[in-house]
Amino acid sequence: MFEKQRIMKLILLIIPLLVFGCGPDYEPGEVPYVTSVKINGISFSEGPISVPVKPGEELTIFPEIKTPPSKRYELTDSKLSWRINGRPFSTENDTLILTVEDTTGLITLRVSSRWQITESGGRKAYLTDTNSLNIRPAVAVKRDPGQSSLNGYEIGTFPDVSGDYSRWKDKLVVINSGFKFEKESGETEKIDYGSLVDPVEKNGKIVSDEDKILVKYRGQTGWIAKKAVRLPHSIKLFPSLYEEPTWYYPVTNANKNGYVLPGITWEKFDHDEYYRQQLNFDFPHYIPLDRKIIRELHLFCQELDRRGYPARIKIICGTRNPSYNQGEREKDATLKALYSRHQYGDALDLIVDSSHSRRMDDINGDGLINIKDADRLAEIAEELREDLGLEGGIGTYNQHDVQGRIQSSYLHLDLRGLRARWRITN
Ligand SMILES: [Ca+2]
Repeated sequence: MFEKQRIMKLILLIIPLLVFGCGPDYEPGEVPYVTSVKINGISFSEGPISVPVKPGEELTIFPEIKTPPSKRYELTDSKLSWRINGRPFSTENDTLILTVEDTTGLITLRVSSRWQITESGGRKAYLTDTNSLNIRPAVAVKRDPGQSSLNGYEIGTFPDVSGDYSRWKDKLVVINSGFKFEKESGETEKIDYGSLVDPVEKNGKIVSDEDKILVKYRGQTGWIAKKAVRLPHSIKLFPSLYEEPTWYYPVTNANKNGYVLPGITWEKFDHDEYYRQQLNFDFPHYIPLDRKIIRELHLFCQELDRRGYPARIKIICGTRNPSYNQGEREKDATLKALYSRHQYGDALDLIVDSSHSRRMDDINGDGLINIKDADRLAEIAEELREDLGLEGGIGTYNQHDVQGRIQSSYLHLDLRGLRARWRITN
């Protein structure tokens, strides 16, 4: 390993990558070259990109090299050399490890690869290849647990999953607000999304019929549709998955148009268009963003491209803070799950929109645009997850359920750590 270089306190990297040509005596496809750069486990062949890193975390940069077989020469030695802002870095290893300690300015990384070859006639020669990387850091900010705001920006309060889990015991949580609570008196009333209800038991058995279950809610007994409730298993059994995030990445006027991934800006991870258009918040905003979901999105785009689909992703909702999520939920009961993963920075709602129509493309080629197009994307995401060993939620929707949002079928992805699948056709 070569020596760690402490350069900047780093969080985000924006890295346009340029690949230059090779030596004059060989065709470009005939000599080794750096195909991509792997940064903290994410492989990028083109830029610009960002890689979120917490302060003090190390950034590992590793060039990925393709060495095509050649009958004209034998590769006998190779060496990589790095320059940062024009200054050479001495390294004993191919991997560059940075801990960024300064947050200003743009860093230019330059990696040169030099290969010694022995040609078939015995002559020794050198081949070189160079990549330039521009890195624009931003800072992750720590938020103390329980604080509802960060640097004056309102985030809100996360659903409480700490402490006494016995309050979940034997309860059901209302997971859809489109249902009514039918009191035994015959009256019906709205029942809030996220409400906890107690199943009524007789002789040790829960009272239910084919579609409904008898529950107690706010001291009253009544019926609710079975499909409106479920055991809050995941929260009860895995509360750590629902702990509030500690680290937040700023979305500022300076970086909001900067790319996290090719074609996808920081602003796109910041709530949804409706939020940004309807609510006149000043920047900066602070969003949690899990590196795993960025990695998955990047690989998903690459997989779409590999399968011949246009990889023009439009994120219709990225992270969503609890203030917005739960506030909107109260205003419009059809919106947002109480434990929505969008609050934790590992969820995305997206469409493939190569025509910029704000609608999903006809992914399955049947001439229609509907949930089946989202289903096709879900299948691809499913296969990718199996390959990556990731677990979380995959959901498809026929349309957004709230006026003002992009109205299209869409795909939801999250990495909650537990398997969840759903398909909403309304
Ligand atoms: Ca279709």
